[in-house]
Amino acid sequence: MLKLYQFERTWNIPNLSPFCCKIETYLRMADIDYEIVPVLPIGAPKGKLPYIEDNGRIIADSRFIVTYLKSSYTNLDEDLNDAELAISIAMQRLLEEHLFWAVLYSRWQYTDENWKINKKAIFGRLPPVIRDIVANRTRRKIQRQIYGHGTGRHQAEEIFALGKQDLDALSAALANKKYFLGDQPTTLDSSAFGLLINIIGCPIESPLKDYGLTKKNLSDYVNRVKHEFYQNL
Ligand SMILES: N[C@@H](CCC(=O)N[C@@H](CS)C(=O)NCC(=O)O)C(=O)O
Repeated sequence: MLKLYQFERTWNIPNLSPFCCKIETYLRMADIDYEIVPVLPIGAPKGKLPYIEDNGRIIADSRFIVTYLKSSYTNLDEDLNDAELAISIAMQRLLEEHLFWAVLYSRWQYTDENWKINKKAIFGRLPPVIRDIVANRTRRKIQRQIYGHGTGRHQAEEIFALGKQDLDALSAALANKKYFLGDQPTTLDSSAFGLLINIIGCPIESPLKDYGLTKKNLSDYVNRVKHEFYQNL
């Protein structure tokens, strides 16, 4: 059976990683059997989660995993036309390559309180002697990445202002539809649900979360998808 390597479940959401949540959601939306292997990224093929193992193949990165799942199992996007596919790709990039950085900032840099919650969720099961060392080293690494990406050069209000623009765009794009591209879930929904539940459905407090919670169609969407695909959480 297909194995999904991802962070251990916590916070009463599918996964604290938007990308792990994306893949597990795709698997559920496409009704593909899988088993979860809870791990940390140390030792992952590309140093990041998620990755999968299936039929002797190891595939890392949610984008390559989705490509594999589409060709080997079920393509959730098969009924989309070219214009819808273009919107799907563009929105996934907004979610995963832009909004994601505001999420990362809020967890690893914004406040000490958020860092404590994040640290406990990710590193809490490590032996106490190495927990702080590994957690603090990883925190410094991620903060360097946030700075290298450019997000870390802005003030907190600026970072969250950019994130709020993304939430406005997502809310307008979803409007009153059931899923982002109509009545059926597609890859875009796996990505959007993964990011949105990690903003408005988790215990990391920030102006981004507060703003997301004012977008009723987004919070209804998150609750709907969670209820439909994760009844057993
Ligand atoms: N482009 C990758 C991003 C995956 C990613 O950034 N994973 C994060 C967790 S959200 C990770 O494992 N980070 C570990 C690290 O950078 O040390 C994908 O789509 O899978």
